[in-house]
Amino acid sequence: MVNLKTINKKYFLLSASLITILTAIVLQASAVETNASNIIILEPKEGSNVSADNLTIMVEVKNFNLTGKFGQTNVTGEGHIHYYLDAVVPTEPSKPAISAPGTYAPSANKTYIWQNVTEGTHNLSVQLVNNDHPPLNPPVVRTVDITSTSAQQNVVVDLIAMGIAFNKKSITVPAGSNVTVNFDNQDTAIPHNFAVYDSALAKKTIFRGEIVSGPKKIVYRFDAPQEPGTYFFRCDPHAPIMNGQFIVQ
Ligand SMILES: [Cu+2]
Repeated sequence: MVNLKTINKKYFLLSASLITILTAIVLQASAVETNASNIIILEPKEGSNVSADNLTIMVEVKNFNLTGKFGQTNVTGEGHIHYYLDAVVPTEPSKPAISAPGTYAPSANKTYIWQNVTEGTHNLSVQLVNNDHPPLNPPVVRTVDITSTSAQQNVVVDLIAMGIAFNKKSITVPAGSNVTVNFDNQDTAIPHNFAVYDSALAKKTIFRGEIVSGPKKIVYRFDAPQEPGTYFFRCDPHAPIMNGQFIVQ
C-alpha cells in the first residue's frame, strides 16, 4: 500500500511539472503574439450602415508608435497608418503601400473621415506602414465592408390656407430633404392644395398634394429636389393668387 502511494505521488509530481511547462509555453506564445504590431478597426463595424456625409473610421493601434515622420528613415516599431477606400491594399514589401489617388490617405491619427462617399457598398481598409510608406513585415492590414446611405434631413413646414391666401410667400428646404407639409385649409367649402413645380409655368411637377375642401387638415410628404434652386409652389385651384417661392438650398 505504501509503495502504491509513493508511485501515485511520483505520477502526480510528474503531471504537475508537465502542466507547469505547458503553461509556460502557452504564456510565452501569447506574449509573442501581444508584442506584434497590430491595428483594429473600432468603427464602423463590419456590415454596418453608415452615413455618406460623415464616413468616419476609427482604429486602435497596438505595439506601434504613430509618428508623423512621413517619408523619413524607416525605424522599426514606428510609422503611420494608410487609410484606404475601395482599394486593393498594396502589401508588396519595400514598395510604398499606396493605391490610386483619392483611394488612400496617410495619417498618424487614429481617426479618419472620408468625405463625399457615394451611396452603396464600400470597403474601408487600414494598414500600418513604415515612415517611408512600405508595409510592415508581415503586413498588418484590416478591412471592413460597409453600406453607405445618404443622411436625409427631415423638414416640417406648417402651411395655412385662409381667405384664399397662404400664410407663407416663401418656403426654404435643404436639397434632397424629406419634406412634411402640415397643411391646414381653414376656408370652409373652398378647395385648396399645395403643389410644387419647377417654375411658375408648372411644366414639371415636383409634388402635387391632394385637393381638400376646408375646414380640413392634411399632411403631405415628399422629397425635395436634389438640385438647389428656386422652384415654385402654389395652390392648383387658385394658382394666380396662391403661390410662392420654393427654395431648395
Ligand atoms: Cu386654393
